[in-house]
Amino acid sequence: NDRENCSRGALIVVEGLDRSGKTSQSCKLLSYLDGQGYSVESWRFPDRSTCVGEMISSYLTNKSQLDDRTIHLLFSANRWEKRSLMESKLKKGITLIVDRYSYSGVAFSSAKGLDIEWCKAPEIGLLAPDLVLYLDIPSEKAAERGGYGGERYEQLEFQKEVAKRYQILQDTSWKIIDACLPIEDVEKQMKELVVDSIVTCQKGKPLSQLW
Ligand code: NYM
Repeated sequence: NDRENCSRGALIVVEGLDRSGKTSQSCKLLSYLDGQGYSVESWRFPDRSTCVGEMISSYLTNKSQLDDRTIHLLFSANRWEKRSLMESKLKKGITLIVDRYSYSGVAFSSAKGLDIEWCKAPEIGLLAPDLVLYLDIPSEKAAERGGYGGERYEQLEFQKEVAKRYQILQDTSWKIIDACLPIEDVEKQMKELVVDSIVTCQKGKPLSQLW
């Protein structure tokens, strides 16, 4: 059927502070959509499986030191190396649920004091998400959830700075979800928003680019 042949998948991004629940909610979303018969994959950035990803992982786990701009560009390169695969999956009709994307890139690096416009520049031309689900949680609450692993950035004061940068980055593709609500409520809101977005993309909404 024609509609199915030419309809594309949706690019859904899940963002939020560390410990906001992104990863567990992304998993739930994946199994729900899968169960409903949607063609869907779950992705995450950084993708630590590539060479660039290994450098990032070693930086995050404090096994290596890198200059702030250098690591920023590596995070960006890690998205660029996946761009064409991302585009072909979407064009095949596969919806992607992506745990962190360019917004994390800009929010975390600019929270260190780098200029926000400088941080956004290397992201220009990456695919723009159709929907960004921002799991909103006060930094203190997130810290209380425990499980800050000892990775770089996982500190209360820094997360507060990151939260401020996320606020600046909000645009019309964002939906803010109160991540302090019960897990099931968060899940329900996310499902509804995602299904809406998938339908809009199926109806022919064009793919666009950042920023
Ligand atoms: N992070 C993630 C960045 O600083 N820049 C980026 O572009 C991305 C995608 O990496 N604290 C930071 C945010 C996280 C850390 O992410 C690792 P995760 O989701 O904990 O694996």
